[in-house]
Amino acid sequence: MDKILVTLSGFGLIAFIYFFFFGKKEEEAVAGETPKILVDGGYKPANIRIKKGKTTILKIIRRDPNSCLEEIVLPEFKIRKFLPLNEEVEIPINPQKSGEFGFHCGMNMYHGKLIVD
Ligand SMILES: [Cu+2]
Repeated sequence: MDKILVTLSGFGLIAFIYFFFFGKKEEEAVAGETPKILVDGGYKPANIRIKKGKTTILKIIRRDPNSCLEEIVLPEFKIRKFLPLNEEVEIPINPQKSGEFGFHCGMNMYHGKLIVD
């Protein structure tokens, strides 16, 4: 009986982990005018859908002490910003054209993108 329970909870855990890491990847954040981005082992969410011709304020908070993530770079918008740990940083952007614009950490190792339409 115990073995069955352990096995079942093991499967449950696997399903949960699978959903948590892979189920979310497809997801796009439709986050309104002030989308929040958590920086913790990457960017969460990594895909942010925003509006063309409107100012969107990205609210970015870094919880990851890894210095790799201490800077965020949005090449298309000529933005490079230092992200202090546990402090919300606001980055206003006003995209004038639609498309997908990537952003990444200072060393170009972690990636996300803004989807403008
Ligand atoms: Cu990096």
